[in-house]
Amino acid sequence: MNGGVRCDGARRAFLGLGSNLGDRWEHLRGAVAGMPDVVEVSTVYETAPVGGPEQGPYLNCVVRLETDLSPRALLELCRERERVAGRLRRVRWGPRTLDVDILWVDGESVDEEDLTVPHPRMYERAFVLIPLRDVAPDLVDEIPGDTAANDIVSVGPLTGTTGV
Ligand code: X6L
Ligand code: MG
Ligand code: MG
Repeated sequence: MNGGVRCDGARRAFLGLGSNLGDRWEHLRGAVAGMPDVVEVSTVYETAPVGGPEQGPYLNCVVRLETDLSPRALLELCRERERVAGRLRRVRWGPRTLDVDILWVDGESVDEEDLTVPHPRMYERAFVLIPLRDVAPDLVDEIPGDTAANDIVSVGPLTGTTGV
């Protein structure tokens, strides 16, 4: 069913990706290409940085997986993609080649020291909500007022990632 992607136990998982250092497109493209079970990728948005030191604009997108990986296994996947992109952790909320966060996994709720699902701040951040709405309109009922449009610009699709 579903093109052979959905297997027993598989459910939707949404990951948020961001990059504002180096070849931003290539970091996003490489991350998605190396990810299992991806079935949909949002439009890519260029977004003004939020929090942290002065830094350059981000490219953000959200991917939808149909997967039976546990939240813990997904976290390992996120860390692996960041490592492959050469991410260094210097300044808190500072510029990064690649950030991959678990936003939501259907039916899963985790509250551990290093892993919280759903993401506790996903509903506060337009750079998450706007791409999330592309691939999960049911999770994003509405986006309040004008926080949306101004500092978030739709750039286009991330091509060459899923073979679709
Ligand atoms: C007050 C204090 C208000 C802190 C906001 C918000 C801090 C978001 C960190 C905050 C605060 C964050 C991205 C980003 C970051 C990204 C864009 C973070 C962690 N990641 N800005 N800033 N895209 N546009 O992916 O989300 S740092
Ligand atoms: Mg993040
Ligand atoms: Mg992160």
